[in-house]
Amino acid sequence: MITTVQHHLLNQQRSVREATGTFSRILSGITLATKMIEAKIRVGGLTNVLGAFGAVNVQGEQQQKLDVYANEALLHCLGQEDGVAALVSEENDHPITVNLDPEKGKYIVVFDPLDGSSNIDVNVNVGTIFSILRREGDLTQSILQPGYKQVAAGYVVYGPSTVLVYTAGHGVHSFVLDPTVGAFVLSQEQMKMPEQGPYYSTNEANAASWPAEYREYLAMLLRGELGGKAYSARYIGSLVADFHRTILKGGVFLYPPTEKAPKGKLRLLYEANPLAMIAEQAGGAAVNGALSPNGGRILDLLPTDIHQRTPLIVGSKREVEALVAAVRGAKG
Ligand code: P6P
Repeated sequence: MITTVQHHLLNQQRSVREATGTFSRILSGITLATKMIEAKIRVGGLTNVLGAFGAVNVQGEQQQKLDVYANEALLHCLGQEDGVAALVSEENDHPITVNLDPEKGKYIVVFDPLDGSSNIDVNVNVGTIFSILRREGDLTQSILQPGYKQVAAGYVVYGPSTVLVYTAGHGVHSFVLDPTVGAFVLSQEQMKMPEQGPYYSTNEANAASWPAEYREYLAMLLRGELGGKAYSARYIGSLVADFHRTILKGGVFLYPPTEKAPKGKLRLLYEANPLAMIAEQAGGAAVNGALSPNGGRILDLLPTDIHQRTPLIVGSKREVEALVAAVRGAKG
């Protein structure tokens, strides 16, 4: 039986407050945009060749960088939705208002249109990440809600196959884009992240500038003190791809504070929050490594700026809890 994302959401009508026509239409806007993006990515290299002679390609089209195209696709597909109050994109300095009628414009969609786009030139997986918030009164405050208020979150990873993963607060579900029907088709329901390992995923070139407790944490993992299988390193350098492997195989992805990015490199609103919601819904965890009672749970952070950055440690419970203990031990 073929179940699309929209059907799947509406089938959850009983348990998901948001499983309304409006919400399903927003999801349709996202899936349409990501299908447009996928089609462009598939010929990314070719477009460069065709467009090699200046900014106009042989079709006479203005050649666009793929992340500009991805952003335009999402703004176009979502900007027509009555149910959208505002759009927040990594590519736009400020939120874009769509429908300020509080009776209609009930949702805010926050997204990173094409994360890891520099990897396209070397044909490595890239992704789109999205987060959906409910408008609660003042628009600015609604945009800056903490991550636990998200009504849905998801990503699309453009790889050997194109996979959409989303949660509306009742489990994590994945869909594969079937090019023969042009639809995302349900492939797995209620995804669960393994309790532990066997991968750690980080850019170790930055290790010298991490706070010392992160180096000690990694050394502890490699000494096998957490038990379980010996760890292997896997780092694709594309957040969505590294996260997708982590949710499927287990382990931990970490982007600690570095000298170049003392507040972390990754963005809270449209990278850390959506992935943290998905991780927790799949039985994993996500923190920013701050010394606070809950170890800096990402979803509890109160945003102050739409583009603010955060350190991110996300993955299996065992590894994330061990990181929180390492930070506590160090800062006691
Ligand atoms: P670094 C890609 O540029 C990105 O935003 C994420 O997709 C990825 O996880 C991270 O940056 C990689 O950063 O510093 O290791 O190259």
